[in-house]
Amino acid sequence: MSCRRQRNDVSAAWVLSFLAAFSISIAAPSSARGAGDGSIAAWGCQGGGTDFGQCNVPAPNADFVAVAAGYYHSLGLKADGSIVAWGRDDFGQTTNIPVPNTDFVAIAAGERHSLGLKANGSIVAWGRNDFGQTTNLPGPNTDFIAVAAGDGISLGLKANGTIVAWGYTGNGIQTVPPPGTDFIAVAASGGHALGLKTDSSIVAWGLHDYDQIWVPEPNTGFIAAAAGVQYSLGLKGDRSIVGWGRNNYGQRDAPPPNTGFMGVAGGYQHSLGVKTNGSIVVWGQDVFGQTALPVPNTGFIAVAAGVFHSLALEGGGACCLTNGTCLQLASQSQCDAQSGVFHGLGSSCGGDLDGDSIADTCDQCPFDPTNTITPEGQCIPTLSQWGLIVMAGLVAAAGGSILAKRRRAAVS
Ligand SMILES: [Ca+2]
Ligand SMILES: [Ca+2]
Repeated sequence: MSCRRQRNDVSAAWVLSFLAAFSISIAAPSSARGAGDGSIAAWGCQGGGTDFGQCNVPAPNADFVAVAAGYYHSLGLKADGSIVAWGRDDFGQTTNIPVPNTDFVAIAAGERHSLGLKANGSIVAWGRNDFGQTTNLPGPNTDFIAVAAGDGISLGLKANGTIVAWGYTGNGIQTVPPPGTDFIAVAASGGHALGLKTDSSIVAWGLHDYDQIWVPEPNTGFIAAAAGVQYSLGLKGDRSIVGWGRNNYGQRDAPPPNTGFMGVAGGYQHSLGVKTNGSIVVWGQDVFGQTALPVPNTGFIAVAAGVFHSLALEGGGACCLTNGTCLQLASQSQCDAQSGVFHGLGSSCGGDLDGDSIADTCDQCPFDPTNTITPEGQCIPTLSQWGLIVMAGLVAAAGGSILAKRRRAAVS
């Protein structure tokens, strides 16, 4: 069937996250936004009888590090690795988060189901299961580094660059075009999916009733991909956004100046972009306040779009204090007030690879617990020497946690 339910989601993180609201018309989050506190702004939930509480971010609205929007539900990932969900719950997509609700590093929301990626590389799914989208993950459930979800479909990206799909089988949505390798990110919405490759091209497959899988030339230079329902968005390295597919509300055309973007999300018929200066841009359909802008429109690092609602994460960045402490989700002003070094919006404290209790972001020698500096100003051991140490098994006991931290750093 070529026209099955086509709404939905935007999976969380289709901003390659190496980078990493509201106005008078929108429902206010349940607690006030603060500068750089990891709060989520939500808007566009009025009208049409569609308010399922998807804009009512549960308190405390703080410490979030990622957002995802389903059809009418919302997910937020907290810095402590737990998931918070709110909004429509007719299939348990918000309440049935499997326990233990810990160690998550990424999230994705489909039409009425949800996915969470654990630090150990396994995927957990809950919510609607009419096509096996929550239960039919082909084994082994290991080595995943990213997740995406559309309408009845779930996808996982493996560390080896391949993509696994399960759930709905129509429209070729599970048929990743060959050779199906070298992917570094995945996105899905409605009935189609996108994969970003290491060569910076985008591969798309699935439903193509509006040409949403035909990536315009030149298909190169992309650093992120996002899927809307029946359309697609790609973020280029020059920070501009390219759109293709359905455009009945202008949802695929980022307004001028089409520059400075670091993240993008596609909903049903509206789109969101976040700029490197932390501001949000919205375009497309505006019948339920979708295109309202947050006030103040600053400090944001990530966006997500449901059918009609919008989510934006106010993130801050990593701040290294003079005592070596790393503050996650700090604002520039908070960091300045404590004479810290701010690493920019969307930056993370990261893990602690060498176990010296100094976060990698703040660690002058992130591979050396003794933090020894040579007269030439180099750390001992160097990165390559550290690799040899690891291979020699000297840190074998710590290897598992190191890998987990690396995975978290790569995904978060
Ligand atoms: Ca360290
Ligand atoms: Ca160190």
